[in-house]
Amino acid sequence: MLDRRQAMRLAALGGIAPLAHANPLNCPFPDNDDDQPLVRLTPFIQPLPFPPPPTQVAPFRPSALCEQHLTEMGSVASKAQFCEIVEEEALVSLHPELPQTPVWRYRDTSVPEDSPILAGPTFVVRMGNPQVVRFLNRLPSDHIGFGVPHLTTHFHGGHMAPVFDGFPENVPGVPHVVREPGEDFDYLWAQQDVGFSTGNPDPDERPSTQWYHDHLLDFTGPNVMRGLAGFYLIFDELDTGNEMTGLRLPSGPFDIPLVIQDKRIAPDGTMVYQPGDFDGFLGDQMLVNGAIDPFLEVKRRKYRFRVLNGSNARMYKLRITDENNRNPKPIHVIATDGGLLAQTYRNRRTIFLGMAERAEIIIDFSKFAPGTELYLTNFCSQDSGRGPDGDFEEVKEVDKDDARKIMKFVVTGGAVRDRSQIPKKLRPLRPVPKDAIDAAVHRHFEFERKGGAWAVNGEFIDIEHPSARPKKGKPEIWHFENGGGGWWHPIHVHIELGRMLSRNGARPGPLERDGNAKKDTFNLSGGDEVEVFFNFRDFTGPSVFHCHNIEHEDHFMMARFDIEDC
Ligand SMILES: [Cu+2]
Repeated sequence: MLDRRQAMRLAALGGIAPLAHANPLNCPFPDNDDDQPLVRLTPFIQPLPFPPPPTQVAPFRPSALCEQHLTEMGSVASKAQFCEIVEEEALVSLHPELPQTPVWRYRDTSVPEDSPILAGPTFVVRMGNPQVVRFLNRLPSDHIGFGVPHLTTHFHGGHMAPVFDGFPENVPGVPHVVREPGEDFDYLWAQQDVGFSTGNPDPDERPSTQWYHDHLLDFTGPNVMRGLAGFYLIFDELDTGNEMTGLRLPSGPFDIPLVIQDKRIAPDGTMVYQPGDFDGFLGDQMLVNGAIDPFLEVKRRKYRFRVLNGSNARMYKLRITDENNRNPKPIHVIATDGGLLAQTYRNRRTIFLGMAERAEIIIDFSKFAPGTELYLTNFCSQDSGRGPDGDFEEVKEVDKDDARKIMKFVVTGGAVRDRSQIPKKLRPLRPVPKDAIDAAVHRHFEFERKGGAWAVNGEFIDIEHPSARPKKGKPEIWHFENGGGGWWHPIHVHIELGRMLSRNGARPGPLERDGNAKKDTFNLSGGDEVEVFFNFRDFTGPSVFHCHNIEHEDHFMMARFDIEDC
């Protein structure tokens, strides 16, 4: 007899009827060719959406599991904030010229059901303030179209008890975390400094721009494509969210998260997805914060943008350009997926983002005349799920005339007083000490194609058995190697940030290397090898690492690891 996973896989691959409704053009699916969009839309006629933060609700009695962990936190638990997020199907306009699109989304239960926002609520959290978040799966069990309505929410980049991190499947020996339609789950996202359990918390490793998204085994790709993703921003006494204090980074309305995603949209507004695409699915429309081709009016001052590549399989080589895709403007990079850098990487022209990676950038619009129009433009040459042309050292670009504008900035108004700053030094980060490197346990993981699917060390994911058992609080060096063939694999490790020690035997660049950056996703082009230091602190339990080309992840390029007590 088929188990749930097998039955769902069979259904999603077309074994049962509802999938036919997912294809608005009727079979066969159109080619996954992003040069030929299914529908042509007028760009830059809708404003950028701002998904609001969730509303705090009165404390409720959390699940026994959540309550147990809160109790273990001691007095910190009294600072817990509570909110409720429903996971639902909704009709949302992705573009004014399109009929509404049936999406799956996270919605704060305090927000009306007819909210036009696709992207999940943007959490804005102070380090040390635990969040108790009740997720209510209210997706229809008899839904039409792709996706599987069994949900588990991954806090991407978080340091927390693995049971609250979105383990991908309900398996023996692990608490029941995957919820079916009608079921709820209470997450405790505690935001404690790494090392807190030893009495030596390390504020160097505080994160900044994190995100949450669905993580169901084998079906993360369709579920994220349908819309299940949101931002989670973390502040503290250094990065205060107030441009008059701390680092004085652009703040408030001038601190804007931008999640970039590509989706394939049919003329009737429905999303098209190919569940059987093992290579990586590319869309033909570009969305920012859930809107296709938006614009943003900006004042003549500095802005902080938190750019997240939320795509399933597309990478981005981004510049701020004029309307001819030329004259790139200065970009000051202040953070990556692991939080603020030690030092600002100033006056860049380009940022490159693999899937799930983040770059926080400061753009100064003060020098541009009112009415100036600028664009966030993608120059990455990529026409399949294989990844960009070229390699990590030299990602090939399309011709300037073919570069794809993703959103428009319109400079407005007169001169304004701007008290924000672009500091040279950001968050201190001491490199991993030599004695820890010398003492580390080494593990090797090779990511490669196997039988048309994707393997780690020759094995497909076996979610019931760990491939590694690192000891809590002990140093580890993980060697991630891309088996080649020209395929790219951005490798994401849950629970702890990593420190990249080397890339292809050399010192990594400033946006990756230990001492300046922390990372949770390590992008490997064909044949690349990186060494990453980890120390899994504070928590034990089962978790995973995987490729964040989500179609590779869904087609088995994942491994379970169990953090164990010494
Ligand atoms: Cu991959």
